[in-house]
Amino acid sequence: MRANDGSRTGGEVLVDQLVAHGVRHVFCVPGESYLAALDAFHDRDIAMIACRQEGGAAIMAEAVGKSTGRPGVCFTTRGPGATNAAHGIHIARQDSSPLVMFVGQVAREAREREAFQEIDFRAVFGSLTKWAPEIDDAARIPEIVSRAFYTAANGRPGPVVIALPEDMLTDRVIVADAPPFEPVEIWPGATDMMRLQKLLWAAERPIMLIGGSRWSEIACTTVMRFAERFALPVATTFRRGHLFDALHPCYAGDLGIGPNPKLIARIKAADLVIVVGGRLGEMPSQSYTLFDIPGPRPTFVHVHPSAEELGRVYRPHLAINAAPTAFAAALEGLEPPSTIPWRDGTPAAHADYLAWTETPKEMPGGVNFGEVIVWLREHLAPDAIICSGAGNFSAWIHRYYRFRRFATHMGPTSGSMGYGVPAAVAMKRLNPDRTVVCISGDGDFLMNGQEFATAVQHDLPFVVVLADNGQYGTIRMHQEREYPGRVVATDLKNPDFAAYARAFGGFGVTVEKTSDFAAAYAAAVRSGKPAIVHLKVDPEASTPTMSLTAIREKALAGRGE
Ligand SMILES: Cc1ncc(C[n+]2csc(CCOP(=O)(O)OP(=O)(O)O)c2C)c(N)n1
Ligand SMILES: [Mg+2]
Repeated sequence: MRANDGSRTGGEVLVDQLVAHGVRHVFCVPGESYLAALDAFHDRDIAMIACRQEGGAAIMAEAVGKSTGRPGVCFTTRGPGATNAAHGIHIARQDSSPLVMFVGQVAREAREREAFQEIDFRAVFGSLTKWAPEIDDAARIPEIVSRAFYTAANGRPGPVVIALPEDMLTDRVIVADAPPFEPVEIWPGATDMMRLQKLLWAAERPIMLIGGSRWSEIACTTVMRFAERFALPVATTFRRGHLFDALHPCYAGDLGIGPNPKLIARIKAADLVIVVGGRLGEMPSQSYTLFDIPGPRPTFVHVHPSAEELGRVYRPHLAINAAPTAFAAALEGLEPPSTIPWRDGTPAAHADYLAWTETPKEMPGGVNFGEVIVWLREHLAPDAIICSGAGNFSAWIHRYYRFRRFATHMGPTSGSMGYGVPAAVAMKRLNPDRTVVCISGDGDFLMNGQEFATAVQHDLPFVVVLADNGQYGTIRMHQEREYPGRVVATDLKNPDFAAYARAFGGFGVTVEKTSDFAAAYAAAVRSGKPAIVHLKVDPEASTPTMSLTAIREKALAGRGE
């Protein structure tokens, strides 16, 4: 119950700051270390989702940050809770997603005694976050929470972890709320854009590669308009396919793992490469082989919201410190040359993309996972949201699904397994009227499969399409390549996933033939419950192009065995 003398507990001040900054959803696993903050949620209009593991809670917050551009928020308890959550914190770091995590901390007078579950937050989270403060004085909560929101969202977004000593949360203070946080835009200079215009006018084979965070629906459509006016081919980088309509005539494809060789050739032949938003990290750069480091051969333009990323790996000919949102708007001021030398190449780039992604290869086993993905691509609405984690199963998504709209793919560029289910919980919570589908592997699903219970509890009906090949298939593929025939720790004995769904109070169905998928998916949707469509996939179907046996035989042949 709130006091009427104008004073508030630290917990109340904290929750009021979240309200002030526009937070609508919070994800947590409760702890006795922050009871006063939990209590303050009782009287405030913020939806609280209690999760089953802090890794799930942090991923849900990360997914909110990834899809909205505003910090997602989660709460955990001290040592074991916070370290469980490190999974999601690392994703927010690598994926450049704004996130603020609050952690209940031991009381101030007990610090440094290794009190119950005490850890040194600054030391543990220092290298994973943009900032890891501890709030000692309840009167400073508005200041520090305000800074946390700006820090998480400014420049290159990322995570902030704030420790809250439990006795601080019960202190009473009289303090004003901070004004609402607003993300800070980063505009390119007029000179930058003029120089870009000149580079475009001098180019013969330019290409744009888009990725990273700090995009929006408007920015994506603005870049598409620019691409049209300039007939410019545009590719998206690893797990950022949703930034450009795959059916747009300028779309050249997905630059991730196992990309179209024709796209790679096109990028290698380009004389002007414009990288917008992303870092061009290890996956899209094809393990740093695509461009020379530090001096790329083609004229290299890098547009990034963080000054620190510019020149960090690639020395750009033109570095533009701007957020994709602002840069996209500034592109409206550029004029294409009167004749565009590369005009005829762009439809060819798009045709190459369509051909590469059209028809999945025949694969061993009753369920052809590629055909399942094609079925989803042809039947889901363009605004349906796909959530996925990491594993070879995701290669079929990247290859055959065609993302049409911003934030319709929630996937970890950090390659972290266990992302799909919690991300789907968050996306269904944010978008109750949209279709949300989680696509998981068997290993991937069980890393955070416990959040299926969260979906049931909060009545969030999404469908998990679970590709069960009875193995950590990606690692098995690497084993067969590097140590053919020597299988260690990659076989999985799995539960009956359809029964798992039912045991949790959801809907479950098992599919053993591709032709049964459509009916199973329809039944899952009809159930109105969180659902698992459990696909029995042959372990031989290792990648969209190669069987496990073919990978092993190739490796053995390479060794002359
Ligand atoms: C959190 C985490 N742990 C381990 C890995 C290493 N890893 C990458 S893929 C993979 C196996 C994925 O298995 P599954 O989800 O069954 O997908 P499959 O490759 O079989 O399709 C593993 C263990 C990882 N990327 N993330
Ligand atoms: Mg598997």
